Amino acid sequence: MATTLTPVLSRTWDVNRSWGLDAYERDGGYDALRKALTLPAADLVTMVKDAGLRGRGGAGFPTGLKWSFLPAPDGGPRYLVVNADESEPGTCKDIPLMMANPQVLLEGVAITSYAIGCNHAFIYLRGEVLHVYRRLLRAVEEAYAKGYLGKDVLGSGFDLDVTVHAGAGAYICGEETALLDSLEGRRGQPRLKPPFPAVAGLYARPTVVNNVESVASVPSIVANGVDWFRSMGTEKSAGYGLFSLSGHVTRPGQYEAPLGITLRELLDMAGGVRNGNRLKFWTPGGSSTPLFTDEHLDVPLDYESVGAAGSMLGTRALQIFDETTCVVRAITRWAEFYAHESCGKCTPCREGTYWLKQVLGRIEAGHGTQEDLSVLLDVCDNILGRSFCALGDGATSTITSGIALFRDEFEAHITGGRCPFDPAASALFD
Ligand code: L3W
Ligand code: SF4
Repeated sequence: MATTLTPVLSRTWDVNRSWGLDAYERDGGYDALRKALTLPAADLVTMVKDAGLRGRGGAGFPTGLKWSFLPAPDGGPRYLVVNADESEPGTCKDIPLMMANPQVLLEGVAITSYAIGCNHAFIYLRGEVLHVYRRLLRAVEEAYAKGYLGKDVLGSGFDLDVTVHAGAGAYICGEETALLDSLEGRRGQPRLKPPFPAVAGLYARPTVVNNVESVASVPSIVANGVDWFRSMGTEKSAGYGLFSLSGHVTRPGQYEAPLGITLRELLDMAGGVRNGNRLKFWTPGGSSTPLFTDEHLDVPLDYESVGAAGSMLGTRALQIFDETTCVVRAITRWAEFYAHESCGKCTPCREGTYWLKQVLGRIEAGHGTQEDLSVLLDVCDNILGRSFCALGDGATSTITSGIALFRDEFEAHITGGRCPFDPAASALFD
């Protein structure tokens, strides 16, 4: 079992001005691109497939397999779109990565584009993070100036343009097809799949949509090889990943470790739960996954083990809540988020998330009834599996698992007519 950190993407984050191209080159930056450009593109697709890299954005779909879904070239354009719309509550890995080392993402973009035969790549960035937008623009400028992007990349004959696009701040635009609609200038709402973007994506052309961390992991595989990558993680969940610890933890932050590490091990490195308090509940993958408790401390954080424990690994956003937390309050905040971010395209999610927010709000305020718990579960049942995209399903996860694990706490709000917790002590993040 994994016990140590494996800093790869985060290796240079503490270096002075780590985001500059100079710092990146001093650390061997762009050596992987030089190597990649000497190989046939198909070999790179095979390499990433063999390494077992799986999508780091939440779904864990095999990255090399996704690349191989692109149809044979027909002379028209094909695109790479990097999903940098990091918005899942608790998820804070892509934004720190792009701030600290934007060049590793650009090197990954160049290698991936070469591998899939793309000459124009897009980075779709969450709209609110203007500081990241500026950093990416500067990084792109530096990479063009050094010949890592643009015409005839490093004299290879391969041309690549990169466009950084800032969205307008909607969680749904992290869903890959809503992202593509938004990038095309339309209101971001999910498209019906199939066709998957690999077949008909941006401007209806073959498109690979990959998460920031997935693309940024590619140079390390090219530089160090398949066996090196596979020496970390588990057989089906290979490699390393960024685990974001937030909330009631002594040293919150990003911990880069092999997949399969446990929360117990990560908490040991992060100084444990704050003030020596008891762990009450946590999320394995942001607010779209069910609540876990101390019973799950030793679940290996890989796709299979977390799946067997009833959740998705998701974005490895480990939000930690201690014994002072009112679970009803935490769940209500997430429900408010989903109601606000529902794009409105389908009825179960548009109407359901509104009612979840209303009913949870009155329970939290001490005005709920016993019947409200059945109403909540019934509304969840009518959203789950009946929504157009994963946002609707995700909205129900913490509610159904929260009621199953902490029904007595919901009932205490109802029978007591108030929240039993001291609101100051149960501040979610301090
Ligand atoms: C071609 C096929 N391509 C699947 C591709 C598909 C996509 C990828 C995964 O949801 C989850 C969601 C959130 N031919 C294909 C194919 N693909 N079959 O593979 O697809 P899918 O549908 O399994 O997942 P998704 O729609 O990408 C992502 C969960 O992640 N999540 C949210 C994360 C939020 C962020 C953020 O804020 N940045 O990442 C957290 O758990 O609920 O279930 O590319 O095209 N036959
Ligand atoms: Fe929009 Fe929600 Fe339906 Fe997804 S599930 S299409 S976010 S209304």
